[in-house]
Amino acid sequence: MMTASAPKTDYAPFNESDPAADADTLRARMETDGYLFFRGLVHEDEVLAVRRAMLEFCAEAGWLDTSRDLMEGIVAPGVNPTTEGRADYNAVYRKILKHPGFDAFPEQPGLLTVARALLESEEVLVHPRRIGRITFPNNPEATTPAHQDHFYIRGTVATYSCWVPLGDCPITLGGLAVARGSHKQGFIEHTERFPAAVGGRGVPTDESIEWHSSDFAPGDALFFHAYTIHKALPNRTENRLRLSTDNRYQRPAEEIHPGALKPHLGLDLSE
Ligand SMILES: O=C(O)CCC(=O)C(=O)O
Repeated sequence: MMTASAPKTDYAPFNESDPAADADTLRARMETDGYLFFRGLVHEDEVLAVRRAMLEFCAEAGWLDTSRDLMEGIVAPGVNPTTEGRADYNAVYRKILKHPGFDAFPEQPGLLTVARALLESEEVLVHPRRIGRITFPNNPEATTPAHQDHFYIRGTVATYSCWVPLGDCPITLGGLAVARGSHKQGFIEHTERFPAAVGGRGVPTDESIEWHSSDFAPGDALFFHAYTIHKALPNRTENRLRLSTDNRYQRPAEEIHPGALKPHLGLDLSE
């Protein structure tokens, strides 16, 4: 007789860290896993305020279904996906990068506390190159491939990225997956090319990788090391935007690439 087996999933759930854990415990977990995942590290209201601001810019651009609640982020029928680098996307993204609430987001106390613990430093530099992402459904080829942030950030390897979805983000909406322990391999050449994808370059991957991911709720945050391999998951919803921000933290006295001091995508935010 055949027995029902559990459905195979590609992702083990994240190992969750306690925001109240001491710095040594957090660093030890980072050393083992290459990432730290926290539930509710940022107050939900702070996340939703930035979400609202971003969605208002999306609505102004005509991307959203105005018959639905703005906060659902539902794409209007007939609107084609767009992605970073395109003129229509960049016009919206520029407004987001100039928004004071978006700019201040990575300095939330909960995020800075973790960054200080990881860096063993009271003084922390948040890269001025803040990053936000608006990921359309029905556009899987644009999904960020597996990569290490050091490929893009350069500067000191003692840099930690923090990815926060701006709203709830079940795996079907396309969260982030990390390759547990992959930071221990050091830097890997980014030989894979993905012309339509965010970033455009990636590392080779195989079946041996232990991918971790979970559904995110508003306020959940994922920190990872500059060498940790990670990738976005495709937005497989019918019509929902995925909104997120990712920011980088390092010690102020260490090497920083000049690009990390400038706005993302080289956008001019001067007026
Ligand atoms: O959200 C994404 O699509 C990519 C984010 C990412 O890879 C990063 O934070 O480095």
